[in-house]
Amino acid sequence: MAFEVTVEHKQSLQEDGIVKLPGLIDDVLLDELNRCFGWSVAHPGPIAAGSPEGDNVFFVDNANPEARPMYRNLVSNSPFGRIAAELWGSEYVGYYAEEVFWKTGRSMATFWHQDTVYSQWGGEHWGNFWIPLVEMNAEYAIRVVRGSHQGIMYDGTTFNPKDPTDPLWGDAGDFPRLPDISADIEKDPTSWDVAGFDVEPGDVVVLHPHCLHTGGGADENLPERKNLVLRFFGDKSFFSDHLPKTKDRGLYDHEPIPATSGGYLQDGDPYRPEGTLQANAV
Ligand SMILES: O=C(O)CCC(=O)C(=O)O
Repeated sequence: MAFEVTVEHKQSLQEDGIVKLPGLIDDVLLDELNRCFGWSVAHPGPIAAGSPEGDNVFFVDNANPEARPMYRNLVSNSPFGRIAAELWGSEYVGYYAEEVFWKTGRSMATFWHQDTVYSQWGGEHWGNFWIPLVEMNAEYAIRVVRGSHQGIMYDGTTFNPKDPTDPLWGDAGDFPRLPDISADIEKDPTSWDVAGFDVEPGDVVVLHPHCLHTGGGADENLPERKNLVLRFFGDKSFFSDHLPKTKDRGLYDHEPIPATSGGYLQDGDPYRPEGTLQANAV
């Protein structure tokens, strides 16, 4: 039976910035996701971070151009486009790219951050489909500061293990420095209103990428943590020119983005890059 998006799912995504969709993925799609994950780990792309070798792996790959046909094919054979359309009430759903996380042994958490301070994404209709490939409890899974998708844009982190709030843009930008949310929570567990879920393979967690979010590490309680993220956007998404114009462009290379209508995307344009897969087409 097709997964049914409920009023509660839509409300949770709108208000909290996160929702869990239990059992959305069937066994066939799960096998395919595991196959794609294995391929990504074996073929790191140009902006992969960490190494997939050794006992304590921290490996993240992001938007590998070589992987694009494989993930596009997966997305067009998945219910993800329809689900995003229903969650948002959007006619158009575009597929953006994948991100792959593999942590083993003793491996650090993904520090608290917002994706939007790394990317030219604006608007309500952006969604990370965060997909666990092993069972994990909420402490190890993805967690967000509830409602932060509607809040301040903080500076990014450079993911420097010595300083989780080391500013990505610093003086080149005009963003407040990230608070040290992990340290705050350690001192006082009620200092931030955090939302997250226990998950198992088959579940999907959807979050708005402007949410302050973190992902757990690996340790003796979870010696292997594997998950994928597939990103989508809808009618209410636009190109937002909010990143500082600096030669040092942070973690990513932000080249102008060719638009389907010709030319390049400009501030406020509907987000419709050339070559986008319309992901809700059936
Ligand atoms: O799973 C993780 O460790 C982090 C996920 C994340 O940063 C994201 O979904 O953008």
